[in-house]
Amino acid sequence: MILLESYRNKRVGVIGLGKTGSAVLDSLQASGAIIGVYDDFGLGKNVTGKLSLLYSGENDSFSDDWKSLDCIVVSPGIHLLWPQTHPAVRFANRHNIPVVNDIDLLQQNTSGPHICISGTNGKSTVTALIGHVFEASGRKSFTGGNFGVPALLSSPDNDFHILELSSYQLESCNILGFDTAVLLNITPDHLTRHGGINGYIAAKQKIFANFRSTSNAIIGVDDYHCCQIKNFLTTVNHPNVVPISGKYVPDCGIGWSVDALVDNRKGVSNFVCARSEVLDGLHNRQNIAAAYAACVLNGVDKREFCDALLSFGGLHHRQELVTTINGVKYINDSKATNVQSAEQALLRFDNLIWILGGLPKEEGIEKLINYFPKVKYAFLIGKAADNWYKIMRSYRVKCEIAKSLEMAVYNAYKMSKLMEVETVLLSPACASFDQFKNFEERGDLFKKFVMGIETKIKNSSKSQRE
Ligand code: UMA
Ligand code: ADP
Repeated sequence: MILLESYRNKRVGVIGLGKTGSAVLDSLQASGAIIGVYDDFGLGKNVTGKLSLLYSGENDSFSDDWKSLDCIVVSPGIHLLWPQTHPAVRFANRHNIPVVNDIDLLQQNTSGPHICISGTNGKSTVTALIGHVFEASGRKSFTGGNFGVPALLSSPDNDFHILELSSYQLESCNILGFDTAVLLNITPDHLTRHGGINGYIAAKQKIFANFRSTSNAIIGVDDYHCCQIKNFLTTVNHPNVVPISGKYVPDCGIGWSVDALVDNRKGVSNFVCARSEVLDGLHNRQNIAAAYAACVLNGVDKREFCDALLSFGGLHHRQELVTTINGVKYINDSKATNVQSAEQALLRFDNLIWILGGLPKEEGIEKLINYFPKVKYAFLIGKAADNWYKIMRSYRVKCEIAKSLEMAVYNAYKMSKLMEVETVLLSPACASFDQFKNFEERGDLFKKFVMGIETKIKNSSKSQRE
């Protein structure tokens, strides 16, 4: 846990008591701060004793002693602006109370380097890969933030803080000026929360704000919005801008030439390593280029990076091979919660049965029509199912609506025996919250249903032999 010495005897309001708020609360309590706590859904049994609930709920007013707070610390799920400002933030704004978040607290109380990663897709993979490289090469580091555990669960012993930052977290960050900032890509996501694409881009772009002469800016140049940001960084004379690509080798940057990762930062092409079996696919080339850039800029050498890349096992729920049944691969890509991430799976796999749907985002299935010829059959689940079924049928894709994920998996298995397919792919292109607690639960259930089928087949062939 990180102690927050600068908050001793300070009066702090903690807003939201999920993972982030609980970690903030623990750190503040251990540091001797005077704390008020607020959560729209009550405080739960963990918060007792000297902590006070100071919100009346009526007239949007917190009790008077909140007016003299030194700051409020908001969780990522607390809306600062859109679709409407959370009452606690409105209260703080009215009384000139600074609104900060746990990333600010970490920065104020640790010396860094802070290596921060954002982007619409690939954040967790890049964060985990950088963390793996640091650990494998014997460096003391913490990996967390939006991915894994909250930032304040790091410890003062760590020499490096590797943090995945969501647009929600960036929106409420104040200090910024990270030692190394990585922005992988931007495509529309979380638009309601950010009031549209411009608000979303503004939040993502904050990762490069307040830079210092020693700050490194690593930026993907494979999409329009990030290219614009890269041009902006050059105009404001950001000192160390490293463009990275999964598709080519950018000028003075890092990218791919055929199957080779190439470091061209000094305008001379240096071979780094070949493609990775585990992190396969074009999207992962972008991820590997970004992770390599962050590592070399923080003292890791090429050999250390390449060795660690070979031993990186990948993450669950991201194009994860569950098993192969009758020659058909079952792939769990539950973390594909938007169309761009599902697109990466459709690029990689051919001749497939596709399970998709859930809570749809702003961008619809129309974005993926170019890949429909690869889809031999589709099973649609969740809220998106009715509408997406109509669209897919209008493009003559054979498909049906499944009552549940379990039915979809079982029917996909039966269908795979009738059709010559190579892959059954769960890549929903939707959030999970309409049917599941989160994408992990959705992916774990998919794996459970697939493994259930495999076990049944094994048992029945065993009993036939006996
Ligand atoms: N709450 C309120 N009022 C609100 C909103 C929330 O009182 O208007 C309360 C809830 O009752 C709950 C708490 O706030 O008790 C939840 O806070 P939170 O939504 O910020 O969630 P945490 O548990 O703190 O988890 C957050 C991130 N969640 C979100 O951004 C929504 C986690 O990312 C992150 O792992 C965790 O902090 C640790 O840093 C999850 C996520 O879905 C994985 N992130 C989004 C994504 O990746 O797309 C951004
Ligand atoms: P994030 O943390 O940003 O959600 P993840 O690494 O967890 O990213 O991957 C989420 C989904 O996005 C997975 O389906 C994965 O296959 C896909 N993905 C990973 N990296 C990229 C990338 N660079 N571009 C597009 N999609 C990606």
